[in-house]
Amino acid sequence: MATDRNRGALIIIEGGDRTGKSTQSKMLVDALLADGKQAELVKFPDRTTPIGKLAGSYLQKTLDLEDHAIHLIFSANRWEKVPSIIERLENGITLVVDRYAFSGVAYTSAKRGFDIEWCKQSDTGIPAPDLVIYLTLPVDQATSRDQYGTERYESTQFQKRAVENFEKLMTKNWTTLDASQSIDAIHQQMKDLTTEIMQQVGTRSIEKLWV
Ligand code: 2DT
Ligand code: MG
Repeated sequence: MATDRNRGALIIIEGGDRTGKSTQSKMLVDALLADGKQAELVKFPDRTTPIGKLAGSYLQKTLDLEDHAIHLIFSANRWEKVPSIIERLENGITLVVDRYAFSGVAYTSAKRGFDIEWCKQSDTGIPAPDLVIYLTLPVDQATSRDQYGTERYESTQFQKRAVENFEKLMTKNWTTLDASQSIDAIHQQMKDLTTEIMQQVGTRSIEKLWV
């Protein structure tokens, strides 16, 4: 990586189901592009790869997998993207990532018998985010936004446990936004936060998560 060239920022969007992550992630990338910035959207799980297809089938309940095994599949789905994530960041492209290892840990550790430390192991060392934007909404409100579908984990009880786990993973580079605000108000705050971080990352090296 040329030392005089600014890298892109790694921005993660996290939160429980129905908090607006996907809507906001897309809006953010579009706004950055409209400003002439280099930006791309990344989504986990990426259900298009061979590994991601296993995760997709598991979520759609056409495939049953042992709980540790599916956790490792979600992690592997991130690891397979690490080279292209690093390459794009080094080439000055900011990545807006809709779910990341925090979802991996928060959802698996909502299952009985899983502790957070075990869940973090398999994602330890993937690129660390420059910023995590965490969208919060009381689970009951999220549920009433739209009926839950039939995918795995789409139940109020499970979501409540996952949300509690997200809160255990928060560090100082997380910013919490109230997802009950209007779409435009949230978008504006996300845009401001992202623009600021993009200016700050400069030539700083990409850190490793949980190392
Ligand atoms: P979407 O509805 O956003 O596609 O999410 N999940 C996700 C995990 O259990 N582990 C992971 O590592 C990731 C990224 C959260 C699909 C569901 O998959 C869960 C919701
Ligand atoms: Mg979903």
